[in-house]
Amino acid sequence: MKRKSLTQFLIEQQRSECALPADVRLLIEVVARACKAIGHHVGKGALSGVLGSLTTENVQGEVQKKLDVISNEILLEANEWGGNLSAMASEEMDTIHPIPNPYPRGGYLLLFDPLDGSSNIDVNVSIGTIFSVLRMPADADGREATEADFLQPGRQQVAAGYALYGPQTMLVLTVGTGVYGFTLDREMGSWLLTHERMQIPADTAEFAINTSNTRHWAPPVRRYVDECLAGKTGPRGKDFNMRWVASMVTDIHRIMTRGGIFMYPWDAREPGKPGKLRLLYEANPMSFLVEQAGGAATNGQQRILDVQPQGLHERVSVLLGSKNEVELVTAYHAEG
Ligand code: AHM
Ligand code: MG
Repeated sequence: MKRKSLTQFLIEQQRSECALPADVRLLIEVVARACKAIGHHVGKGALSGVLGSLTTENVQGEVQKKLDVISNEILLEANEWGGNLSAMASEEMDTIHPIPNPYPRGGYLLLFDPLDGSSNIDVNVSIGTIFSVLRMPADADGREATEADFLQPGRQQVAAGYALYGPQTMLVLTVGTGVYGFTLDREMGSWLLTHERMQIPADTAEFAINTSNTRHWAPPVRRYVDECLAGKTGPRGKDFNMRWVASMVTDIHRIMTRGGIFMYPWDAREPGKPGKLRLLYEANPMSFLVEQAGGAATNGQQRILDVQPQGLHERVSVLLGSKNEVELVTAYHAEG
């Protein structure tokens, strides 16, 4: 069976009604190439000495893994010279990375979590890369990007996606025309379209949450999960299954494939923080993908894509996946 390559898919998007700008097409291709390189390192593991931790911490106070830093470097180097970007931002960097001289600057901003699910790196469990593309403000007129330029609500994303380094290496992408999944043909080195128009069923009987935090949850989350756990004889009238990989990319990919709800809600461990996951390079790209696949994504109060960011590394409470379940747990938040 002859499959469509990522390049062909993107050129068709460029020629279609959505008229994907050529520079967005090119920068997605560069990100995809960088993910291929990251996947190569992930696949080598102990053979190339990339496992284990460094002594450094990132801006969030998390000890960096060697692969966090390697993946960040790969994405920066790959995307610096293409001429499509004005600046980049990452989970692993305190502040933004403007495109350095002598490279030309473009009209877009790229954000990424270079290696998500870091706690799974050393135990050979699936991990991923998450990315988001924003436009530079229209009045920027060639000036250098600032952090404020990145603080755009997620609904303004031009493209978003993730790479999943699992039994197969996959790239799951949206440019606002649905969600498409590409599988890396490792022999040929090309991304081939294998999952056309991915759709999340509105109903599900599977939830994903770190239940070791149960005692810290807010009442609406506790109520929702308790009702799922009550099974057939409870208010939901059906048995639920639970899955938690602790790699957001992998948990979301399962939901993209067969439905489910993923929650990393606010909890009382750090009452001052709105959640664990970061808005700009984790929650926003995933919410864009999930909505494009027919699902929903809220922070309990509002649609995540409508949250006005205040800071580059801002955190957010995340409830996303099958539409009816997300709406139910969101309604519980409104009831208090
Ligand atoms: P990371 O970006 O440092 O890898 O952290 C984000 C990860 C998500 O992939 C995952 O959903 C969550 O943290 C797991 O958290 P926990 O360790 O509480 O299970
Ligand atoms: Mg992450």
